[in-house]
Amino acid sequence: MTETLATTDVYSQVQHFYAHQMQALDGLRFEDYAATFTEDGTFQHSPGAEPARTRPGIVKELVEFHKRFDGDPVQRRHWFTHIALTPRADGSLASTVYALVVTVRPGGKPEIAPSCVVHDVLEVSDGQVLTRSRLVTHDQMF
Ligand code: SDN
Repeated sequence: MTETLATTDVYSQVQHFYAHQMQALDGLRFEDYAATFTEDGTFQHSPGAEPARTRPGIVKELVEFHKRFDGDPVQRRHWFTHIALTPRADGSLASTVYALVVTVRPGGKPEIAPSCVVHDVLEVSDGQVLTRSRLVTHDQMF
């Protein structure tokens, strides 16, 4: 079992990375979010959609997606828990994470939707973490 575990150091680097990455997304800083992917990174946030490819492609996809909230004073937050890391043969990490998207509007109550599982491949080198690929599955799509 030991060889399948990531070290505590790597685990905390990944937690720190995710905190910055997802705060960039929730702050609508899409360039900063895209910069947390490798140059050739891929990102699929919803089932059935074509994955966005490369950092400019990820920014474009997020700008497009968020147009649905134009004129809607919504704050979305992506909460990550249960980060499970498994080293891969090529030195990257498979990361499987539970994610809840929490939505709040002024004066309203937080709503949780969707409930997701995030399947990432992460590259970690010299203390730097980048997402090589991200596939998000949604629990309501069974
Ligand atoms: O980046 C993510 C996302 C994400 O970007 C999502 C987006 O809309 C833009 C990391 C982890 C999970 C997610 C989940 C989503 C949900 C998706 C669809 C929606 O909110 O309706």
